[in-house]
Amino acid sequence: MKLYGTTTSPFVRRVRVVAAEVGATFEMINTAADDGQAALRRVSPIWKVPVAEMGERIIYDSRVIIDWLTTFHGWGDLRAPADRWRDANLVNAIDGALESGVQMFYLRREGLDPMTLPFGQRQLDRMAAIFEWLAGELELGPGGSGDGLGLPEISLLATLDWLDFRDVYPTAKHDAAFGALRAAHRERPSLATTRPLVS
Ligand SMILES: N[C@@H](CCC(=O)N[C@@H](CS)C(=O)NCC(=O)O)C(=O)O
Repeated sequence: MKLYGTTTSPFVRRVRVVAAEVGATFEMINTAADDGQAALRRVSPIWKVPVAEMGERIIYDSRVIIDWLTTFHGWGDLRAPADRWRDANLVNAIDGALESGVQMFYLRREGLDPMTLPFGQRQLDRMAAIFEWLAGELELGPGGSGDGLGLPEISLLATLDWLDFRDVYPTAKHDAAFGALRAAHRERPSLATTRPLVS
């Protein structure tokens, strides 16, 4: 499998973590470089990463790529969804927070301060609302679903690490809810080897 992406993208990281967990190998095409970006645009009209290429088949979107990986490689030591509709809601909520953070980051990278606009505060408020809701839903802590690592947890951990890496949102506000989950999996090889890095 060829995986188009960057070493910083939290959406790409989910796929890298799942691939490592289920034992799928891939060749990374770095889309931060001009030639990688040109290659991405040849395979995807969306121009977003991750994109996976397996021979003739090209798949856009982290969730669909993960669906492909788990369909053909199983879940390995990951927790398979017990209720896929519930997990889908959790991952949708995490995506909502992450997309808000990504928009803030992109504006800042263009030299704009999103906090000078109502838009910026709205994104921060949405992120806070989502993380507060997730804190109740994920049942973290002893005896909670935090004992296992499923797609919602991987997505949340990649999101929190990326928000810290880009200094987009004060994730420490939610340490009481997510600190134990973060600590429990920090050294897990699939997560430890995929932390965001400037390429
Ligand atoms: N729904 C997509 C979101 C992917 C996404 O937003 N990727 C970002 C990088 S973190 C991207 O490629 N952004 C490029 C752009 O917006 O131009 C997925 O889950 O794969």
